Amino acid sequence: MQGSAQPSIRQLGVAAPCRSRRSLVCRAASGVKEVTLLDYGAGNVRSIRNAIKHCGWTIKDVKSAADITSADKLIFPGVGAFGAAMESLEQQGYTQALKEYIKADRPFFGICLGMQLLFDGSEENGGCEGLGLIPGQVTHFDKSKGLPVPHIGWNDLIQKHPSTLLSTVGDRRVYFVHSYHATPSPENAEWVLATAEYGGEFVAVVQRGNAYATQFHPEKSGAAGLDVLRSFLEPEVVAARPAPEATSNGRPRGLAKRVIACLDVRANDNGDLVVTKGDQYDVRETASTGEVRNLGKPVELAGRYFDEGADEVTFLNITGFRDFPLGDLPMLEVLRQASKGVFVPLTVGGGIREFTDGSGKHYSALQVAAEYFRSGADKVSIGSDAVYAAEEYLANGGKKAGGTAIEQISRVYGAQAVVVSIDPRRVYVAAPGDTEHLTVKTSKPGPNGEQYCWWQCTVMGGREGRDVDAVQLAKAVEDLGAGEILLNCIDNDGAGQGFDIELVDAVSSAVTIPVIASSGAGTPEHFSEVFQKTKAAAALAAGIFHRREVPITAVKEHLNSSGIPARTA
Ligand code: 1PR
Repeated sequence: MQGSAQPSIRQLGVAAPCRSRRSLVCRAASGVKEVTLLDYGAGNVRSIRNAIKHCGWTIKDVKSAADITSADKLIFPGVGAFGAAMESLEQQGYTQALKEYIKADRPFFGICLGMQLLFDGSEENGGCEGLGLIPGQVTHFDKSKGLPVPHIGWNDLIQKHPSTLLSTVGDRRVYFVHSYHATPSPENAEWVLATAEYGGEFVAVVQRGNAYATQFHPEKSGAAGLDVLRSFLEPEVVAARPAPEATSNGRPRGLAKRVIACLDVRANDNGDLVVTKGDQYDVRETASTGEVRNLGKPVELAGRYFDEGADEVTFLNITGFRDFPLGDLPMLEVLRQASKGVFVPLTVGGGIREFTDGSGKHYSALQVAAEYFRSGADKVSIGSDAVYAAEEYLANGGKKAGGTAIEQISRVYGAQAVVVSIDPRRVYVAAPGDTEHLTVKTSKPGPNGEQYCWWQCTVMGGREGRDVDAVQLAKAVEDLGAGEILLNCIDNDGAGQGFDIELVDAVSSAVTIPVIASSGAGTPEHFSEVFQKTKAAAALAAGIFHRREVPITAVKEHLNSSGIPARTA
């Protein structure tokens, strides 16, 4: 047992399956640090691979049920939808081997869906049976409670009893991203090691004997997550360490408001990929050279923001609308390199759409996104293509066509993997009747004293305005299956005068998915303002972080001291 007061399954009297003792003895004796990974091919497991390697371990992939049976330690990062995962396990003949492995109290670590699958079943996909090892059903978060769903971000754990697995976490938050959850009950109490709170208590970590599983993602939970992973891989080393000191004396608890660093990336005139940043989307120097502003190298900057405590890092390939992203090998390489050392979620945007190349070969948006996921992205962000999809949806009276990039990617990778990036511009009108779009009465009147405005969506990085407003777009893409909105604002971009509170309020009140406020941050107070006055779940900034004008830690400290939960360690 790994330092737990809980009885192991073996102690509970379940027989171990037959397994070669020789392989165990040989590998342990030779000191090989090898863990077996059950990747049933449903999606991106690059992050967990990177995290395992970072901990100094090598990976053996499961290729047959026998590999499960003979594993010394097994990690199961569930990806995708519950029903598809169960079907895939069944088809590949893994179900029985997996059940027997866990019942025999062999070292097991399930992640996210890899935890949910241990339960009796889930209401996802209209109801499916799970592995039936833990009593209880997995259910959808209740949207009527007014909290954004998916539950995305860094939340506190409520530990129920001591365990080596969590002994090094202390009071640091960990990263969750899910729409479904299991609920603690008297029937599953012996399994529940920790819960978390999101409109009610849900199961965050389970353990029985040597079987562990987390709803959160250790591979995306920064240093705290890597410590959890090490605790599973090397419990004897971790058990000998002193407990970490509390870092959060008196801080606000619960789901933290996220602070995201954004890297606008494009090739400069010499063809080098650089992080750039403009004002109102103009990224060229105004001086006579007219060169693309160069604010650093993408991989280096992403690493710096991880070290400085960014909750997520976003890469926007800002000329992706005109280049074919799969021909953009440097950007894919940026992701591959960045994901090796950045253990918080990575989003990539720009050019996510279907494409036919010069030779007539057609690539679906799903194939484009899949390549980004394989290269290390956790989420893709769709800009222009989402506007076209929403236009089609609105023209069809709110009917879904089924084939849009949002729908395709969401269906395969889950809503939480699909962000829609909105690039709106303010349009002023004298009276609400002057436009068919929903207007708000603004506290910042227009150039001719107009009292009302709406926000026009644009495509191709603000180059073309479309006849759809930001609120319409947000509602449409939520229905199409997007899991999050990245809400930029062309008027405020780079100005350092604060977020467009009226815009963020209008959009975040209109949808039930999380909204990331973006554009205009200049001071830590701008972050507290957007969180106090709107329902934004996260706030993103670029210029102030690139130019080192405001450290991320200063933003977080300010938020916490203003009573707004922020992750500081
Ligand atoms: O249309 O799917 O190819 O996606 C293109 C993506 O590139 C979109 O997400 C779009 O927002 C982005 N993009 C296109 N052109 C630009 C540009 O700046 N010329 N950048 C651009 C968008 C906005 C934010 C920026 C915040 C914070 N940049 O990403 O980082 O405004 O800045 P601040 O804190 O300095 O104010 P597609």
